[in-house]
Amino acid sequence: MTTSSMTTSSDADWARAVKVIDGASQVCLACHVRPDADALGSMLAVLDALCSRPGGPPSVVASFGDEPFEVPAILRFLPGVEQLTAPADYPAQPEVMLSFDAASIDRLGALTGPATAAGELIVLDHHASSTRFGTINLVDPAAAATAVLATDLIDRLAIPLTEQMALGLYAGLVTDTGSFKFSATTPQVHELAARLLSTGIDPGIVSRELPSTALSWTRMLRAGLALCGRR
Ligand SMILES: [Mn+2]
Repeated sequence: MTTSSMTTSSDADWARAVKVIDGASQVCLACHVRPDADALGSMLAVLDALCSRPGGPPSVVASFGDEPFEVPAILRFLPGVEQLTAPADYPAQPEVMLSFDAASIDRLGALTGPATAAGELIVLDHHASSTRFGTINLVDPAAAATAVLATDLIDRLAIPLTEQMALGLYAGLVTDTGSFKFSATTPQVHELAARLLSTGIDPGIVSRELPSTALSWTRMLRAGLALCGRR
């Protein structure tokens, strides 16, 4: 199964993106500041995919524009976080840059400069508010998560999906669908989840590591009540 039917960007856009990535000697990846599991998990999956390319991988750099640079504690279980580069060491003028889950260029924070200077900027996103700031825009507001688009890209690059890639993608899918409860949870979302699980990942890791939406609300309420009590 491929997920290509789930996207609205034209086949020509996808073909151009694949051609640009295939021809690059270096590919630089970035996701939005204060990343969530969809932004970081999707980017790390594509990082791993590009690094595992048969026939010699391009040089790959991945980061997000938070300074100080710190991976959120709840996302440190994602495979590949140790391969991230601090924004200070990010190329100032990337040959090819990919943006994950950022609706506008300012969401790249400290990496906005490199994005502006990039030779090609490929935007993967599912926000309806996307400003389509790339030279190639793979944007689909109907997609439940950027992880859907990242899977599509890996498929179109003809890179076999591994367990390591699948965990990041699954974490993104779980997060952005509210654990498969939101309206965007289409049959295709469950089909993708099934495909990711079939690589052998343990879905329990994601539910253990990522606080659920309900739990987050509980924490926010507690924090709010604590603030009120302090007055
Ligand atoms: Mn997202």
